[in-house]
Amino acid sequence: MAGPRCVASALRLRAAGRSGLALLLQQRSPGSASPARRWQAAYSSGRPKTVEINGKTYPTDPWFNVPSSVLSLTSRKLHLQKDHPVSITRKIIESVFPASTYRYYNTFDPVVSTYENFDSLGFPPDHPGRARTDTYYINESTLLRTHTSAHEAELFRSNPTGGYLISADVYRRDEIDRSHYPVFHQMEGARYWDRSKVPHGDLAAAVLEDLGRLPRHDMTVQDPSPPFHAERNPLQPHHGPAEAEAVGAHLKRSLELMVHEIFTRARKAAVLAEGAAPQDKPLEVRWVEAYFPFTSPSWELEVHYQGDWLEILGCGVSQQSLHIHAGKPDQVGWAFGIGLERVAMLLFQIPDIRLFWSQDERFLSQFRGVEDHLDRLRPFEPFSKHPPCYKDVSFWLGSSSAAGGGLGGAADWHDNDLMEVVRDAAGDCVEDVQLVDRFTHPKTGRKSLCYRINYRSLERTLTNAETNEMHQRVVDGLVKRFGVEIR
Ligand code: FA5
Ligand code: MG
Repeated sequence: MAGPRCVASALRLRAAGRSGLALLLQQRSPGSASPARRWQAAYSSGRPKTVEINGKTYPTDPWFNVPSSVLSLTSRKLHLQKDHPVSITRKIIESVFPASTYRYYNTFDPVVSTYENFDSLGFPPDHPGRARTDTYYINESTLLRTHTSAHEAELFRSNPTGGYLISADVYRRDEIDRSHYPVFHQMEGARYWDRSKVPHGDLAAAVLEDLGRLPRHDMTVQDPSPPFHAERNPLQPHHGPAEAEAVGAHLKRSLELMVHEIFTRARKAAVLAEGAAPQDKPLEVRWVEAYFPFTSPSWELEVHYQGDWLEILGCGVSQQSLHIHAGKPDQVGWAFGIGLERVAMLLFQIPDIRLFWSQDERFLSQFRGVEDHLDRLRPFEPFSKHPPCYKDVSFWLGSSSAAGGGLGGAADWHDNDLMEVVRDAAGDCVEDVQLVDRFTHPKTGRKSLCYRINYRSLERTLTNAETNEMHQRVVDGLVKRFGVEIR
C-alpha cells in the first residue's frame, strides 16, 4: 500500500513537530474557503431550525455544518465514563497535579462562542482555524469547541486557586484514519503565580522555590533551544527574562513528570501482560519550539516511541494580555493542552481511535475496575481483526449540471467535504480514506479526484451487499451535496 498511503501520509507528515493550529495557518488560506453559500446549499434541504445539545436549544443559521452523527456524540462524555480508557487516562494525569493547587473542571459544555474559542485567545479574524472546513458551527457566533483552551480566559478570571485542569470533548472537521476522529478529548492545565502576593514581589524566586519542591525523574530530556528567542520564540514585554525562564522551567518539569507517570504505567502494564523483564532503557523525550497565539514562548513535547518522535502536547508561557483582560494583571504563568486519545492509545496499545467509541463489551470489559486500581492496568487485547474492503470513487469537480448550483468547483473543494459524506453514509465502518489520484484535464482544465475508501468494521465482518450499499450512499451523497460528476 505504499502508493496510496503516500498522499495521505504526505498530508499528515507536514504536521509532525508543529502545532495543528499553526499548521493550518500555513496550509490553507481562509480566502480560498468559499462563502456561506456553499454550506447553505449543502444543508438547505436538511438543516434543522434549532438543535438541542445537552439539554439546551440553539438556533441554527446558514453557518450550521454539524452532521447528526457528530451531534449525537456530544452526550457521550467518554472522559467521565468510569473505567473508559479516556477517563482512566484523565485520572492518571490528575494524579500528577494535586487538587489543592490545580482545581479540576470536567463538565464544561462543548458549545462555546467564537469569542471564547478564538477571539479571547488572540486568534486573528482571518485565522484559517475559523474556517467552516475545519470547525463545526451551530451558527455564526456559536460552535463546538475545537480545543479546551476555549475556557482559558474565563478560568483566568474565576478560578480561585493558582492553577487548574480541564478535561473535555473537542471537535474538529478532519480526515479519516486510525488516529483521527472528528471528536476527541483534550486535557488542559495551567499554573500561575501573582506578583503582588509572592514574597518581595520576586516572582522568579517564588516559581523556582516551587520548582525545587517538584520530584525529579530519570528520563532523558533533549532541550536544545534557549528559554526564549527574539525571533523564533519571543519573551513577552511584560515579563523579565528571569521570570520567563523560571516559569518555563516549572512548566517543563511539571509536564515531564506527567509524561514520566504515563509511560512508567504503560511499561509496567506491558511487563505484567507479557511477563517480560522490564526494559531498562530510559524513556526519551524532547522539547521543540512551537507557536500558539495565546502563549509565548511556546513548545511541544515529543516522546520517542517505537522508533518515532510523537507529538503529545502543546504548551507555553501564557500571553499576559489574557490575564490582563481577565482583570488579573499580576498573574504570570504557563498553560498546556494534551490529546487524551493519543496518550491512551500508547498507554493501552489501542490500535484504532474508533475503538474509543465502541459500546462492545469485548472492548469495555477489558478496562473494568482499572480506574480505582491503576495497578491493574493492562494493554488492550484486540478481538479478531475483520477483513478490509477497498472501494474507489472517482469524480470530476465543477460539473455545470451540479445539483447544488455549481458547488464542487475545484476552488471550493476540500478533503474534509468528502470525509463528512463518508461518515454520514458509513459511520464507523470506514477505517480510512486516502486520496489516491489527482488529475487535471490538459485541455478543459477540469480537475478529477480519486479517493480509496477502506470499509472495515471493528466489530464484525461486513457483507458485500452492506459495503456496496454504503458505497452507493457515499456516491449519491457526493453528487447531491457537491454536484460532482462521477467518472
Ligand atoms: C491545541 O489544541 C492547543 N489548545 C494546546 C495548548 C494549550 C497550547 C495551552 C498552549 C497552551 P493542538 O492543536 O496542537 O494544540 O492540540 C494539542 C494536542 O491535542 C496535540 O498535541 C495532540 O496530542 C492532540 N490532538 C490534536 N489534534 C488531534 C487529533 N486530530 N486527534 C487526536 N489528538 C489530537
Ligand atoms: Mg499540535
